[in-house]
Amino acid sequence: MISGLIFDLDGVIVDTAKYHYAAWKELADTLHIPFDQKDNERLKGVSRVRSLEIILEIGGLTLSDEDKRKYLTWKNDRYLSYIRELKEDEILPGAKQFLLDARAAGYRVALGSASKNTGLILKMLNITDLFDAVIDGNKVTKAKPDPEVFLRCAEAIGVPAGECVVFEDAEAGVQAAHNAGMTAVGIGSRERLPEADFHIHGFAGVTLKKLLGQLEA
Ligand code: B16
Ligand code: MG
Repeated sequence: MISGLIFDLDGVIVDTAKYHYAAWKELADTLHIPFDQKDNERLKGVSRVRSLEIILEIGGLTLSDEDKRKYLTWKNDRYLSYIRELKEDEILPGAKQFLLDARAAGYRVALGSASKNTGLILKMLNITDLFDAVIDGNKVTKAKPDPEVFLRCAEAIGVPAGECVVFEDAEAGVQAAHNAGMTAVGIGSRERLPEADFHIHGFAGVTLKKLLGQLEA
């Protein structure tokens, strides 16, 4: 039985990865670290601090804790300059309708994201009210693939973990869902998300009833 639906944010509801990339790329250029779109794939779903560590690893660079803090603040300020311009039409195709259908059908709906900017992003997209609970990077201590974020979501919506389905675009998130004892629907191809239980390319043209019927079969 499926009673709870949990959505990741970046890559599932909205493509904020392009703004993360623009900000990280600027920082990498400043530090003379080669960094491209392919490297950016490694940052999807992981925390801000871990993202910086990955970029420094790519460049073989070590920084003091103070410098790391400075660059993290700098990157987030750049990222926020994009997020403050976010428009409702940047919600990924079909995602809002899918959320509306889920609520109308009586499912409990939560958002589980690593992003500490989740509150602002939902506000800019005008979809805060579509979630019964929001658990973000400010509320958890352990990053995906740790199941903490999704277990907290399940708890907040009052649904047993085994009755939750997670929609995720990152392999670390798929693993977090499984570590929480939940079903994982991968947003992307089987090649990119080999561990997901089911795959869709996005919500465009996806019917809630049909999808959940396939998952429960
Ligand atoms: P912030 P998700 C993640 O969002 C992004 O995929 C990841 O690239 C980013 O580093 C992380 O949020 C933290 O974001 O810097 O805004 O706190 O996919 O978990 O919704
Ligand atoms: Mg994501």
